[in-house]
Amino acid sequence: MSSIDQPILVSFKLCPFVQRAAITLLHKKLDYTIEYIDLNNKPDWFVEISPLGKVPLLRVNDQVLFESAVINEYLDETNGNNMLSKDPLIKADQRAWIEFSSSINNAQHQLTQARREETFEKIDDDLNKKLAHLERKIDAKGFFQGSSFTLVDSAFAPFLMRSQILADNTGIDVLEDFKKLAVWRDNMLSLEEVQQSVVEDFEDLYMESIYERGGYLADQ
Ligand SMILES: N[C@@H](CCC(=O)N[C@@H](CS)C(=O)NCC(=O)O)C(=O)O
Repeated sequence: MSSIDQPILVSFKLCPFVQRAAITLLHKKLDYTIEYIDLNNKPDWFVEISPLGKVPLLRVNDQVLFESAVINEYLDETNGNNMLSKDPLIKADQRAWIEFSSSINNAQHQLTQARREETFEKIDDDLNKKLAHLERKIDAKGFFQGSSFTLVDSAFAPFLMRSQILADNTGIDVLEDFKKLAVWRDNMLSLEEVQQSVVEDFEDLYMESIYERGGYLADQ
């Protein structure tokens, strides 16, 4: 049984940072309510309670939590089956890679938004350098480290899911040269908590948002 009242996750359907929190909630089998907002037309109540005007928010009783990494640590600390190491050095390393995953999310988003081929190539080069670091860091066993699902896996799964959708729809696979990352992706995408962390028509919505933008990737 959960040790917290049923929290409300304030969400935008395409946001990878919200998806991190959804994965952790599902992984821990916690009951929660989800409330979708349109980020292009933010409701007044949201603007009032979101200090950065960003999702995710997690409403817990009268408290509003923001920042996905913080939300995930809160969910972890209050619900058993730890998803971060108890060893301070390993935990610091895990937190650093969670922070790193945000820059990967941002690079992937920029890649989908690039209008010209040369901008696309520049962002792709930068992403490749980051992915090479990640490839050297991870285990080849299907998780970030060892054989259990941690908050680092929650943090990277949204990027891995989007990379597969982009590969399927455009033929461009950013993981093409990264064998260990590809194994990690296959494993993450086979997990229920990852599959159920987005709306059913997520792939269509995601690709529509890219085609609407009409950037370089949309033409591939
Ligand atoms: N560092 C934040 C990033 C959250 C974020 O960038 N959310 C985006 C959607 S994916 C957002 O709400 N953007 C709205 C805006 O910037 O106006 C986190 O990890 O929660």
